Amino acid sequence: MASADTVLALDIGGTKMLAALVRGNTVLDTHKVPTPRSGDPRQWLQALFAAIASWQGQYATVGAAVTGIIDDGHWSALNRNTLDIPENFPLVAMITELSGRPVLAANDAQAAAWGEYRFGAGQNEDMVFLTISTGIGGGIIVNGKPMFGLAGHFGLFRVADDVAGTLEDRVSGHWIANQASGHQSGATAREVFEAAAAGNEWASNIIKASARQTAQLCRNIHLALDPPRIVVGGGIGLAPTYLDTVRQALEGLPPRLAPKIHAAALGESAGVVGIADLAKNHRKIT
Ligand code: BMX
Repeated sequence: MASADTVLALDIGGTKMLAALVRGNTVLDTHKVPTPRSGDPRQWLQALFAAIASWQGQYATVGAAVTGIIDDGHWSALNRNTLDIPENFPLVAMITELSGRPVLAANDAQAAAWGEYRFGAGQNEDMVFLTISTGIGGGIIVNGKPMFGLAGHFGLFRVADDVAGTLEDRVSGHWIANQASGHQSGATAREVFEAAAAGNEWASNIIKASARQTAQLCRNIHLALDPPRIVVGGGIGLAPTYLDTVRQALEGLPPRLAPKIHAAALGESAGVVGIADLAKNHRKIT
């Protein structure tokens, strides 16, 4: 029998699709697959729901945290390098059809921000969340409320008018891997961190370049929103030495202008825990 407190939470990012049964901040069960790089989200979702068919009847609500923007239940990519999906995909209608349950959808980083705020490094204080992952995602909690729509899309910032591309195309996992191609053909971002840990200066220099850009972003966020803390997550954000390198790039700033950077506490569960709480309580939150 479905417990009213159990939520089916989906976290669809540029790299992985995670489905979880969530109750409060407890993840009861998970199913994880790579995000397909081709085909149609309709097919991806049908396959995902077929794989978790045994969960049917165990959840009362569905939350979907997705890379990209959600407007009125419709899902669009803002940076097709991160994930290429059709414009205005009817995400909420599709998941409602597959689950037969009420569905709430939000951007993945906005959901993760709420998860860290409620159950993680945020300690229920206003905060900004950054995920350095396939792209750079962000979420903003101000006056105890989450912001939705475009809010937090820091990865799409333009660096300067004479520099092509977005900030995330020069910082995140894709960029780190591309920068390594001249040193170690086909290296993934994870392998670049491993090469740096093994003492390869070329790898350390790539990571430092990414971390310096993230540090500048944190300075600008601090000036724009003056949050009590910036919580950083994501596969790159939580990779060994990354946050220390970001903090080193911020040393010497006047204390009032120095952002307070904290490592995310919930790891890859932040998105599913956050969207589950939003889906269950959104009438009280938004
Ligand atoms: C991009 C954008 C954001 C997303 C961020 C992190 C797309 C498809 N995504 O800036 O909505 O939050 O990447 O995405 O335009 P992730 O997959 O790395 O979590």
